[in-house]
Amino acid sequence: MTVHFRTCPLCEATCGLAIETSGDQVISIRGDEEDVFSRGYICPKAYALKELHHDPDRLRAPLIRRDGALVPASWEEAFAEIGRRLPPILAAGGPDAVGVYLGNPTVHNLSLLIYSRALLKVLRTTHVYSASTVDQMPKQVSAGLMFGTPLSIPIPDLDRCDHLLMLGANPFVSNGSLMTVADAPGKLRALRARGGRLIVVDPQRTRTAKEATRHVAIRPGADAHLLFALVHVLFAERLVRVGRLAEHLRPGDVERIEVLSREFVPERVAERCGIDAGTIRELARGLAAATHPVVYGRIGTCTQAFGTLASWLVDVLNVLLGALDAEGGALFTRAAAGSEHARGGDGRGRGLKIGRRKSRVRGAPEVCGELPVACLAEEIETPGAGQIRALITIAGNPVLSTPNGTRLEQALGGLDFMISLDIYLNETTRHADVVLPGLSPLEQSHYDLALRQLAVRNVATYSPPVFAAPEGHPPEWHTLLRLLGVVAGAGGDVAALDALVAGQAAAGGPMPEGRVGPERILDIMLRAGPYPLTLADLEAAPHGIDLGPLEPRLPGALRTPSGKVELAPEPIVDDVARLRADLARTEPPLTLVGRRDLRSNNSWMHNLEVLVKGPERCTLRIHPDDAARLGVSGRARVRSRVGEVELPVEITEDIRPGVVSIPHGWGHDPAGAGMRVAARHAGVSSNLLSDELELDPLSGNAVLCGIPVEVEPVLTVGP
Ligand SMILES: Nc1nc2c(c(=O)[nH]1)N[C@H]1C(S)=C(S)[C@@H](COP(=O)(O)OP(=O)(O)OC[C@H]3O[C@@H](n4cnc5c(=O)[nH]c(N)nc54)[C@H](O)[C@@H]3O)O[C@H]1N2
Ligand SMILES: Nc1nc2c(c(=O)[nH]1)N[C@H]1C(S)=C(S)[C@@H](COP(=O)(O)OP(=O)(O)OC[C@H]3O[C@@H](n4cnc5c(=O)[nH]c(N)nc54)[C@H](O)[C@@H]3O)O[C@H]1N2
Ligand code: SF4
Ligand SMILES: [Mo]
Repeated sequence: MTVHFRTCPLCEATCGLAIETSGDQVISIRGDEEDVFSRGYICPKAYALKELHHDPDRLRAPLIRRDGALVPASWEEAFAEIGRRLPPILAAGGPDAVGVYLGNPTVHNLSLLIYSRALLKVLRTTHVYSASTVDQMPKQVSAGLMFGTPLSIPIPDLDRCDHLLMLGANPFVSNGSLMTVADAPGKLRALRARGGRLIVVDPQRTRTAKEATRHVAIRPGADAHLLFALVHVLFAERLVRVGRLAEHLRPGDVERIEVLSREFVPERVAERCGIDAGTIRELARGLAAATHPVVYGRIGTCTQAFGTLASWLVDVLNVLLGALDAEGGALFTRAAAGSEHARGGDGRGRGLKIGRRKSRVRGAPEVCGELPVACLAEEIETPGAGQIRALITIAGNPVLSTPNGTRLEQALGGLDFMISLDIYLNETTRHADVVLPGLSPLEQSHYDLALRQLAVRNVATYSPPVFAAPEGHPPEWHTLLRLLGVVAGAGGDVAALDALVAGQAAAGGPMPEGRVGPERILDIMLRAGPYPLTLADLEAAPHGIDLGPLEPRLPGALRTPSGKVELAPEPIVDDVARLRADLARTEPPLTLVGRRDLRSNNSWMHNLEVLVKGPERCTLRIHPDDAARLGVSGRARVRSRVGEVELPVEITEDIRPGVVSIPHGWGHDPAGAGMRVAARHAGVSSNLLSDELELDPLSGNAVLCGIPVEVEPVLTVGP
């Protein structure tokens, strides 16, 4: 029996695991008590890594489409097929004939994170799409414009704050997001135990809301209205306390925000928010009265029409409360590797430019080098120069995870060629012509290059693979380099290509000896980072290295052109007119939002019996008043502009009247996909209802909550 210490790669919490193995079997998985970040905390998904590792449906060999059906093939055959079919498409249509979609696990996987970037650099396509535009892009835009880089996101100081206003997040279930924290539930309970207050703003009474001091049930999509009204009250009641932050703010911006906030009087936004003006004033006063207030917003505030405005206003409030860059407030992490702002400077940088180009069909903005994934289907369907003819998907399932899955699925069917890197044959990858399987998480090394940049504490942890890869199965960085080789016409010499990628990463600096692949690049990044660390140091510390609590970092953490916090960035200020116009809008009678549950991970862990057993979870949650008014019980049909679904009804007081909820990531294909357990727990996809034409215009993020829907009963016949 051997015990391996390994960071869990499944969600943003980055918990340390102790994995007991015997031979090639996982015996047990528990929390690593000595992990410097998580101290033994884990959630039920971690145990499922054992099932995931041994899942017979997890792909072990490449698949190639022959006579319409995907059949197992050797790696050489798979690359021969790619070599035969991809270059002519590039030759005929140029780089833009090939699109790439990067799914969420790309962020949790060192090989994929580093080498998919290398592939994109060589491919030079403008058709780059990712799960970011159905997720956090609005926060990256607001943070980039205010502080200088898309990952300059201030993180709530959970251990030291005493008043946390949380909007559109459910960390008791999600375990936290854009806030890397292990044991978010424990930390939120500790906040209350030390006399602090947790205020949750959410249309649903979630598990987090139930643990809060106060729950405010907002109407979907009205967070920017609410937050602006809070700003208004702070100014109107002279509660603004910028204090020591003043010297770090671009001159004139606070005044500009005061002027903008004038019309967002609580009485004027109350109707749209579904929150009375008195409550709004209390929320503002509560923040102002706290010693260590902090505001935090997550996916509910991003996946909506005013996502960038809401994300921006969260940090505007943090500044006006004096909470930005203050202990107990919202601070910038100083990550050991990969962070553009970790090393001290004078605060000046290039800043973030958005909309440098527009999408071909709809004219949607480029953001952070990518286009909105809600535009993907039309870019495949619409003929003309720049049309996508081949698609590469990397660790994603956009058919289930992006709006109007029906249209995207049809579009995939019209491609000339599709390659998918995935560990399962799912609703998306089943359309591929070549499927290239990744390894089990336990067969890969791990370092959270992205998530450690957003952590509530500065920590660095590296985990070597628990098991060796099966004979002949390449790691994914090999696969990506071989693809890169095909695109560049440079052949398949992985070692030579890797040396080129490492050379670029080192940028003329020293090259670590004796390492290859992601380890070499990680070592380069650690050596270039703000701490005196090398990969060898991390290898010697299997429970991680604690680099201390977050500390104030202004102005050194900024990378804006002015060297100051740009509190009122012009593109965002220009968008306020749209919010103003929305005040006059009449709310549709019924709107749809999403939800997560503890044993899910977006679309992809439904093939593991431990996680799907028990009562059906893909249900329509509806308030008793709405259910009675609409006469629904049992099953219901839900219809939107783009589609309809039928699913079981769950009548509950835990949702605001006028709002219904369906979790995303379900809708497993009982036929074509290769996930037998998931097929027995299929559910329906909420993204058959979300509308691909609705975007937050600044970030290109899809609108996934507040979708107007109609609900009607489904009459069931017989017993
Ligand atoms: N309506 C609605 N839609 C949503 C959301 C919502 O709240 N509401 N949430 C959105 C969010 S936040 C996200 S992040 C997206 C997720 O969107 P996606 O990333 O498109 O979808 P996932 O379900 O995460 O699919 C991940 C895929 O990666 C594969 N995979 C896992 N590990 C590996 C690996 O190591 N290598 C490879 N090659 N493949 C791997 C899995 O098998 C799976 O097919 O969904 C979004 N969609
Ligand atoms: N168990 C589990 N954990 C996960 C995931 C998972 O699928 N399952 N996915 C991971 C991923 S990829 C991500 S991005 C994170 C997301 O982490 P969180 O942001 O914490 O996500 P959710 O749990 O979906 O919580 C979002 C909340 O927003 C609310 N909401 C919807 N619309 C609005 C609105 O207009 N305004 C406000 N104020 N609230 C609204 C919803 O009711 C919901 O309770 O979770 C990660 N962790
Ligand atoms: S909370 Fe996230 S990182 Fe921690 S054990 Fe669960 S899935 Fe893994
Ligand atoms: Mo996400």
